[in-house]
Amino acid sequence: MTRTQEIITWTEKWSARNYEPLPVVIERGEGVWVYDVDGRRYLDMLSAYSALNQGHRHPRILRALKEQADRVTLTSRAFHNDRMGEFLGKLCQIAGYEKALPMNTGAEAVETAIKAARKWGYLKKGVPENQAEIIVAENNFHGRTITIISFSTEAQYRYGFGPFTPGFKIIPFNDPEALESAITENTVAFLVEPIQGEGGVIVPDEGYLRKIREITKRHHVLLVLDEIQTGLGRTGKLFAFQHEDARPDILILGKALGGGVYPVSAILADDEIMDVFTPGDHGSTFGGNPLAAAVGIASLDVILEEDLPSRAAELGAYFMDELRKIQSPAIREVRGKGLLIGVEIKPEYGTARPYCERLLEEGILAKDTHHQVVRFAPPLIITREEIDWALERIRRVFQS
Ligand code: IF1
Repeated sequence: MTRTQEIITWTEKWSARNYEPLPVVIERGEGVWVYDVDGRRYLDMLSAYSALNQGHRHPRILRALKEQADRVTLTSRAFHNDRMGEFLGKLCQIAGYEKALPMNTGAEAVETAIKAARKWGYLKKGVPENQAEIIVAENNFHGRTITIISFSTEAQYRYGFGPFTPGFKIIPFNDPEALESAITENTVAFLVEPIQGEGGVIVPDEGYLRKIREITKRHHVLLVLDEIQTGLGRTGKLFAFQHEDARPDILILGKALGGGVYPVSAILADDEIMDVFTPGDHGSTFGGNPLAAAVGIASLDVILEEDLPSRAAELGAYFMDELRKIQSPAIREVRGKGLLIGVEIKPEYGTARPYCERLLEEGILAKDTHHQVVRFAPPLIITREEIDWALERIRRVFQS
């Protein structure tokens, strides 16, 4: 038995079966590369679903983590710490908002945005108590809490977990008219991903973000963008909304905000919205802790100083062009933005999973999403040479 088989057997004995990982056991990572317990090397083209935009173990982020670990790691919000303000100030200045509210995971930040939007609706818009409606898109992915799965359209994410949280209305994605007609006087927000990640890397039509920004503004409805996956450089701009100048009222960030070493999430908004929170309304033991703040600062510094959004734009365009040149009857479409790319497999050629397994054998980590789509989302620090290395192998897999 190989070490890989041994560890997988032991892990499956003790771990709840809520995932079905590809058969590789990673023991070390550096930059875009990871190494398994049997000494094989792989190019990571998933990047922990975009949480590793800065690559594995970025030296600067690790240094920040270690230095902070030697001072103080956790204070709780019962006291101030000397790093949180610095972190949130930097984040607000970079993104262009007046306030930030730090949490840990993406789902917690989404929940926080929902609370902010609802309370804004009651306090500022005058919606009658308990009547607030939030509009969401079909095929969305915003996390796994009960409230969030309450408005999922994926049967598996909901099955067996009811009863659900009311107050959500689902409309088709990429359909501004549907948004316009779904809005009522009790609508407080439209919550949407600029590109649907889990949904299969679904890029809306050009102009969609601009239109939903205009519609929500005109109806006094908050635009809440979940940029947990698309934000922080992934799509070729610092934020995906910048492609269309569609600054949301509430911006949700996570994943790469923690630089691949620690869970850090946040929502950003201006005072008009954020001041609906008063002391005691909402919180988290770990949100804004000094370790998270130190990591968050370094994560942002790396994204800006290494100009990761431009790298994503340039290398993403190149990568996508080359993928589109692959002659394979199995490929229905190659789509994406920046370094968030999906290759859709025609159903008559099976699901995307066997392609991911073949890529794994070739030394590439990629993950199928939504049954038919192979997602390529490498760390944004990837070089053109490394993309060429990957392309050689991807061609081999799709052409065999
Ligand atoms: C899983 C996929 C990605 C997200 C957006 C909020 C969250 C996520 C846009 C919640 C999380 C994840 C979570 C992970 C797999 C994954 C995923 F497989 F579903 F397809 F990224 F695309 N908003 N995405 O993408 O953030 O609470 O997890 O920190 O749940 O299996 P979280």
